[in-house]
Amino acid sequence: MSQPDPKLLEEISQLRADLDSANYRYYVLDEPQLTDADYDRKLQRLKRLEAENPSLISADSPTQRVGAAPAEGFPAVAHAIPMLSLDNAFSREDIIAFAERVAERLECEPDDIEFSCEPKLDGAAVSLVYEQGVLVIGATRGDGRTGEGITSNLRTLRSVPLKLMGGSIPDLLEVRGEVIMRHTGFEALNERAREEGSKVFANPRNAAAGSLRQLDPRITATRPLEFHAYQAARLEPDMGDASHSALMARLSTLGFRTSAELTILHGPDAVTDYCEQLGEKRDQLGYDIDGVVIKVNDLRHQRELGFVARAPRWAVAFKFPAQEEVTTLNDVEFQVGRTGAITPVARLEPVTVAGVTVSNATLHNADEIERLGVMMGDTVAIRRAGDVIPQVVRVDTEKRPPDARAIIFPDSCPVCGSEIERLEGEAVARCSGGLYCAAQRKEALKHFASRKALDVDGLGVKLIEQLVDLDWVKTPADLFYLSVEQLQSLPRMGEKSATNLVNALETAKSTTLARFIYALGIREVGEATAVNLASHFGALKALQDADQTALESVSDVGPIVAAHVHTFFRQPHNIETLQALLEAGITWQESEVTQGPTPLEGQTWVLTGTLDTMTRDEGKARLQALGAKVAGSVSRKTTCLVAGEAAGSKLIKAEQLGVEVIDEATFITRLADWEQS
Ligand code: 9MJ
Repeated sequence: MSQPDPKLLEEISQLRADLDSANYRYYVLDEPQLTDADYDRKLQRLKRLEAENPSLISADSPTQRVGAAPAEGFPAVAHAIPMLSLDNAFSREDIIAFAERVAERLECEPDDIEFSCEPKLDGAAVSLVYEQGVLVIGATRGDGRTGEGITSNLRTLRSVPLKLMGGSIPDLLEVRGEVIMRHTGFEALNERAREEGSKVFANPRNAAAGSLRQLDPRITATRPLEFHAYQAARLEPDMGDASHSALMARLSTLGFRTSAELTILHGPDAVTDYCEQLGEKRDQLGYDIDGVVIKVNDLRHQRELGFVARAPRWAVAFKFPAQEEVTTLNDVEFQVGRTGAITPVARLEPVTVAGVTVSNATLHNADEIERLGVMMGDTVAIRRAGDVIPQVVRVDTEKRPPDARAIIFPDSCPVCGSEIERLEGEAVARCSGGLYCAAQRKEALKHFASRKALDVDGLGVKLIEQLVDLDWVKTPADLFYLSVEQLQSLPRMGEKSATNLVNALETAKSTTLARFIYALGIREVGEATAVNLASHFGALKALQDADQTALESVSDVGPIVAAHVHTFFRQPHNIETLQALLEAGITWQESEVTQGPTPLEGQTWVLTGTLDTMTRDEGKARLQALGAKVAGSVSRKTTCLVAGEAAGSKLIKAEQLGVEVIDEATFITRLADWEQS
């Protein structure tokens, strides 16, 4: 057999290294390095070279994540070291008692003990075994002693290294951690499942566990799963790490994602404060946690403490309140959204879910009502997590009262009486009334005046409803013809407020093309897409005239969004509204640039804290339009940090690393300069 060409070997090896590094940067560090297009180009090139030279394919090649054929079942995997559960703590007293138990055994004071605290991820626990740096087995926890071998499925997660990174590779490593699904990924997965009539998951934990137990790894590969490491169960040879936190730092250098929230604290008081603070942050993390894991940090102390029955003596799980509670569904109302979508909303007997009173929950659509098999009067489980709207996730039919009533989906709009249409293959039913429907008009106006759109100060929800109910405002353009006298005649509206509103409307007339596009409320065109459309086309006319292909060439615009945009600009009533808005005096600075220069090419920016004049999404889209990468965390590679109001740990890190930090005012000035250059 002829020897492979050294140049070919070199190219393959370089492509693999580049792709591994890009994966690590993207899925572990949240700091994208390659653009999606560059990544795909390299992956395609590697796939081609491997297809032409099959003998050069290796199991740890980045092309081999989704290689395996569907399985018949999962083999049993005996855990060399049992995967134990943790004891729970529910109160400050429980934490103090844990620290005292530890102190007694270690013969020291509770306040002298170093604890490592980290969020308790609520996903599916798994174990990964690496031999000579290569992933050989991935398994579920199972009953703690024996799990299911799901190696082919775990290989599809891009945060699971197929081979370890760095120069110092252990002979054997068994890493344990949690596979989680973030709220955004979970919502999108369920949304798609509702549309397709496939399985809807009750929560991200079930979605993660269910996705890992697919017989076909190609299905797992489509699920937005992430692996977070939290323990090294076996490490040979011992690499001299003295603490849990040092081990976590080592796992990070070997290519794993570890908790960015891990904090070392001394004594139970500091630990309790951490639990409280994390509890307050819980809703903003973007993924489910059900508590805090508190570990004795010193590994010698851990060994000394050992285990009791099924749990280590050196750790405890402080549990937060549950995110699911049970209550009664009293009634169902049908709400009409901006695009006419009819959403059934459950009116509930108020219940506190993870510290917040919930009295409404979404039932999504008619299919979901059918899937849940829910009736008015039923006892239902409600889930509330993060910023996601509370949902009805289950019905306890055994508790159904004899007078429970069926939920009948209306066939005419509850607001305007127009027919409700449901297109073939769509889960959503819509009112066909368009802007004739007062509900849709109100929602369109609320959107138009909202902060990310034209940002009309003083034009609140209640006022918009009055203006529509009085028939004073039919289209957004009508807003600009309201007079102080007219507004003053409204209840609770004095001359000053009326004047302020008219002035605010006048101010709002000078805007940006991106805000104007967003304000139009085109389906699927959010703020970031609007920014991309604006910077791509530069002028409204160019956007209006763009055909489907031209629209699809805009970053982040796919066929569906392109079709919505294209259709929007061809509807006679939209053309009229646009005309009327321009006649009312709305202006912005148009630029002729299409795909302008990218002065920030090669730079990495981070945005933190609250910005006053724009959202972080808008700032991010504008930076990206100028060629910058926008990362989620600060590192040595960060070019500049934009620090808004109440910037926290990222600001501290940037200062420590000597990364340039600018405030919002400077940011705006620089953006404007670059955008005009
Ligand atoms: C979770 N679920 O986040 C542990 N865990 O450590 C963390 N679980 C654990 N650590 C030893 N962060 C046993 C379990």
